[in-house]
Amino acid sequence: MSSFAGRTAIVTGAAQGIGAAIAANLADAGATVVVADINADGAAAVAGKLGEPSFAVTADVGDPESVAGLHAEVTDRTGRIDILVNNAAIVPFIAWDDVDFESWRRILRVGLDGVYLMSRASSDVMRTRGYGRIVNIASNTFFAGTPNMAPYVAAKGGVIGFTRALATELGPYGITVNAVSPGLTASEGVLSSPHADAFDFVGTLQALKRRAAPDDIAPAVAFLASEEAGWITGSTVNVDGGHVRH
Ligand code: NAD
Ligand code: 4PL
Repeated sequence: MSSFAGRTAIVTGAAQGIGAAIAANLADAGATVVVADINADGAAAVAGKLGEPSFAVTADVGDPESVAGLHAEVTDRTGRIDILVNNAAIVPFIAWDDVDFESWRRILRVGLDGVYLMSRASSDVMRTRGYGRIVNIASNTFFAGTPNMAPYVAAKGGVIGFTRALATELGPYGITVNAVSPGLTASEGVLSSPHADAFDFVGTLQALKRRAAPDDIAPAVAFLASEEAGWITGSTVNVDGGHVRH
């Protein structure tokens, strides 16, 4: 396993679910992990479990001032940002007839604007050292066109497109940008939503017949965040037990 000793990694939406598993994986490998989440108590609990030098920061990735505050605090405390994992998102279950402009904007603000705002601010810090790894969490719903999630699928399509473009923009500065595209995964968010009823059906479509846990997603993220993955950029890796064959 690769070592992240001396590296600072920001993981957004890390108070629970897939983000918390990614944070634990990176911290176990030696990274100082910034557990960034809008849920202050959840973020503090996860950071507490990781132990020092990892720490929690309360932040809303869709808000420019909040993102600026997060970056000021991280650079103050660690002096560097090596890895950014854009994991925070709203995972809705919303019938098409309920998709009004307000809900569309709410989902796009976190899921796509948030990825832009965080990438803008973090990559400006990464550039000063000529090194960086950005890993965006997409979703296989972009490939499947999954029902009851139209704004979310649109946001994830935007994330995959942005991953390709940002890889081009940041390559000259030693920064790679990739995406991981999970399938249906038993996170806290999914388990407390109507998506929880989809595991049996989605299982019939997967090559591997079991339900994914957040720990099934984290290793692919850690690999793309590693130094060793330095020749991979602009790519999207599907991590979904063979549900879609992208
Ligand atoms: P979750 O709902 O369990 O956790 C999401 C976390 O993001 C929460 O801690 C929440 O507080 C935080 N968050 C929400 N809005 C935020 C904001 N504005 N700023 C900062 N933090 C915010 O979600 P999950 O299922 O673990 O999903 C994590 C990522 O994986 C998301 O990008 C999601 O789209 C993606 N994904 C999930 C699945 C799945 O089936 N669980 C499948 C494919 C992709
Ligand atoms: C296949 O990203 O990938 C439900 C909820 N089903 O969030 C997802 C599938 C969901 C998914 C997702």
